[in-house]
Amino acid sequence: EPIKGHVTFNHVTLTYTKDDDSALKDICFDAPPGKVIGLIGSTGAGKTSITQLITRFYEPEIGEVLVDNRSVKDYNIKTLRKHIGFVLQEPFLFSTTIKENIAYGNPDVTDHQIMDAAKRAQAHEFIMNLPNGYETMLGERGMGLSGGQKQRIAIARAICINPSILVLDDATSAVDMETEFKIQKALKEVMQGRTSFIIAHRISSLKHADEILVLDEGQIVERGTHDELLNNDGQYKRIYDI
Ligand code: M5T
Ligand code: MG
Repeated sequence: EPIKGHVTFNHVTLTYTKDDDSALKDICFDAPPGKVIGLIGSTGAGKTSITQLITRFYEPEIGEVLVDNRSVKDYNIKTLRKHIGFVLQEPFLFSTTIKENIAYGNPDVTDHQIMDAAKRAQAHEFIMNLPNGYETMLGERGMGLSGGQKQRIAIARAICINPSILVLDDATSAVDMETEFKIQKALKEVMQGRTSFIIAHRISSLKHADEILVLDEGQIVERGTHDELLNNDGQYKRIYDI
C-alpha cells in the first residue's frame, strides 16, 4: 500500500533517559504530502530527534507521531522505513563499488535506474571521470571521494529508494560554494513530490520551505514561512542577521 507521506506530530514529548530533561517538549505540527518543512535551531535543540521519531528509531513518551493519519506504531517498521530516505551530513558509504553504494538497501534496482539517479544527483559526471566509473571500489567510509562527492552518492541512493518522506539532515555543510550549488540543485530535484524535512544551519537552504520550525531546547519557539519569520523580529531574524 503506497504511503503519501503526510506527517503529523501531536503533542510529542521525547525523553531519552529518565534522568535527563526532555529532548522534545510538546511538539505539534502537520506536514501534508509533498510539503517542505525546514528545521532550524542551535545545537542540541532537537532537530535530529524529530526526524528519528518519524522512522521510529525512538518512541515518544507522550503524544503520537502519525504517517498518513495512522500512528507509526501501527506500521510494519520495515515497510515504514522503506518509504523514508535520509541524507545525512556524514553519509555512510561502504568499501564496495560506487554502483553498490547507490543501490544499497534497494536490491531490485536496475543499472539504468542507478545511472539515472546519479544523473539527477549531479554525480554521474564525476563518476564517469573515474578510471573504473560505476565499478570504482571505494575505501573504508568512502575514502577516495571528497565530502561533496560522497553527499551526492548519498542523494543518488535516496533517489533510488523513491521515498515519500525525505530527511536532509545538514546535507550541504562543509562544501565549497560551487559544490553546494550542485548539491542544492540535486536536492531540489529529489524533493519534488516528497514530504521533505530540511535541517540546516544556514538559512539560505530553508528560504523556500512551506513552513519553518524554529527549535530551542526541545520546543518550537517560532514557526512560519521565511518572510513571516523575518517580520517576527524573533530568534529566526536574529540568526538571519548574523
Ligand atoms: C537533542 C539528546 C542530545 C540533546 C537532545 C539524537 C539524540 C539526541 N540526544 C540523545 O540523548 N540521544 C540521541 O540519540 O537530545 O538532540 P538533537 O536532536 O540531536 O539536536 P539537534 O539535531 O538539534 O543538534 P545538532 O547539534 O545536530 O544541530 O540534548 O544530547
Ligand atoms: Mg542534529
